Amino acid sequence: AVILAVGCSTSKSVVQQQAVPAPVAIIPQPQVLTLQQGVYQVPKKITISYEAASQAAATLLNNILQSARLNSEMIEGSARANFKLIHNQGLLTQLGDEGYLLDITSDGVSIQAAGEAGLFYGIQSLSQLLPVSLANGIPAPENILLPQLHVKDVPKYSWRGNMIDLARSFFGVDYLKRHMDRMALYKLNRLHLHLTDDQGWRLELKSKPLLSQIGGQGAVKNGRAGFLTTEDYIELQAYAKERHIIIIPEIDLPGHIYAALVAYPELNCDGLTNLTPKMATPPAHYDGYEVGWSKLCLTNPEIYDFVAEVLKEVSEMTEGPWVHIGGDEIDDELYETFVVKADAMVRSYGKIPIGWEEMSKADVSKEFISQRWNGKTAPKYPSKVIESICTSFYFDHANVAGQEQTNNWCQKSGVSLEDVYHFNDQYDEIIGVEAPVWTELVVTDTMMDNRLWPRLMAVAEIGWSATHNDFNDFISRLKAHESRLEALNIAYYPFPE
Ligand code: TNX
Repeated sequence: AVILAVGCSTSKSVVQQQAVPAPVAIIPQPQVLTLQQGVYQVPKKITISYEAASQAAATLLNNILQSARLNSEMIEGSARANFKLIHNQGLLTQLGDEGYLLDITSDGVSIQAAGEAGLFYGIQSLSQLLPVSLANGIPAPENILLPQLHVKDVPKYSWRGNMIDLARSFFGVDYLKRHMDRMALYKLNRLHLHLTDDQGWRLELKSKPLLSQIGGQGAVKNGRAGFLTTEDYIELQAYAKERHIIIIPEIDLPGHIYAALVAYPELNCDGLTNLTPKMATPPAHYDGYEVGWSKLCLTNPEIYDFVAEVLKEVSEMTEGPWVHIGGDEIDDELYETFVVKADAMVRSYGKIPIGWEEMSKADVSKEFISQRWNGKTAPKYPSKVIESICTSFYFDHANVAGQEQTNNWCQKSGVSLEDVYHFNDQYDEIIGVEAPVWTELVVTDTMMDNRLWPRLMAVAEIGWSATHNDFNDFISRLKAHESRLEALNIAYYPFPE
């Protein structure tokens, strides 16, 4: 047989043959992975069995196989299928909602899980064992060999996320959808959208149309303006849900709010006149990089009507359980009073409040989740922390010292892949990890890809895998993914040697 490395040819005239299975290189590293003797040859005719509860997963797998022009079909309840998707409620205590078992034997492939998310993640692991051509709709090799193996997998943290700042520079529906496809492949499940800041307001609210109509027109220098319509936001959430991702909207309050003040000047203490020198006459958008200079007029009780209306509409249009209320970088005597009120409002609209760590200075509720970024404010409830400590998770910082168009205030040397990988938990019971990309200096899709990848794969690994510890092993698995990232058209930063 001709031996060709998996996925190396796009030419239809070359008949690709696999003589040995590709090495197993799953990211994130599964909890238990036992390789067995022998291989399984994927049959010419793949039959996928499913039950009602695993139909969505079966459809996904069928689509993956068919897009590589493999011959597959779904058969409900068949015992003789060679790919089995089994909804097994009995696994719930052991594996939770997101865990799964993946077995490849001489009889075929089986994935078992208690929940749809588990089946979904089992399929993502399986897809990483298949030739890369399957990630790109290129015909699969003639002969696909899989190693026989057993995987038992369960995530370390429930929160494995990424934040994209849409406010300084806008990233729209197309990029965000593509991004969620990529996140799902690596079992990332939270997408936090920083929707508002001094430079732009990126979410249409029917109750306050000027926020997006006026506030959506600005952006940082060279950045893109725009906003998500209410319908875009609903559509993104549906897309996220199919990929087991939850979107978390952030309305940054009570600072970082200039774009809203341009639309509704009465929310500032002296209209817009008091905002000089930032403010031009007539009112203009702000396209600079400074932070911490704008705020809602906290002595004016009317700002609470505004905040209530905004948080109510955002809560109503959000499917997930969380609403993020910002709270960073502001100095005001009434800050803590504001935080307590905003926290209560979010809960009264049926959502769990999240805020940047500064909010923990105030008397926040038991439900409140603190997002750690500079480590200066201890959380009130260490069991309710999302870790985004800037030394490991700030992806607006350089991949390597000196990279152009990057911030460096947190760490001069930047945030290397290894800095992400070697993150050390400060609190025993953090709920998870999240990497933010601030976009003062990240203004194109290519730049965004470069800041996210491959560092986000390290976030996926430390967020999912309780057993990860070997950076060199991670790098060797990462290299096996290079062609996969290329097939997905990701403009990633070059991998370390
Ligand atoms: C700090 S960290 C910010 C953002 C900036 C970022 C730039 C935090 C909660 N706020 O407003 O964009 O630094 O690195």
